Amino acid sequence: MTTRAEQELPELYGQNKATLGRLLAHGGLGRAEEGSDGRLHAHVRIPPDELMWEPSIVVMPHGGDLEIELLNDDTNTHCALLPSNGDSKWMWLPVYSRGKTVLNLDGPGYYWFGSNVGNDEGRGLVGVIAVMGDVPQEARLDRPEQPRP
Ligand SMILES: [Cu+2]
Repeated sequence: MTTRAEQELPELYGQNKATLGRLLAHGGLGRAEEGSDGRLHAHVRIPPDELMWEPSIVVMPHGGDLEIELLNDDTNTHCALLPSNGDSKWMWLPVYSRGKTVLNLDGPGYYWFGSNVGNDEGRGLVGVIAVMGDVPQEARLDRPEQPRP
């Protein structure tokens, strides 16, 4: 069976020089959606008793600001350590709580997020924000054209 994540981000499934292979405890893939405010929006939930983010892969179609809302539907307290330019964002997620923050991720790549308390990450509460697109012209190295996948 081919999952949507496998179709859309096949590079997460095979080992290559950029990724370590299929690492994520799989909560599926979700796409951030563009709001009328020009920001991207995403919702990620911790379902009860599964110790994973759902979705565990959030795809941003391009770099920019992501307003992310996190919901903890589990019966344990978790937290969220999130990547953002300048500094990481961090919030507590007590039982049955929700929180919202804005991340700035302006470059393409994979960014990890997780709940860094009580070995949550080791037990599966790890996710990825995948920013699609290409590096802006001004940030490219002065070198010959490279092969593209
Ligand atoms: Cu929203």
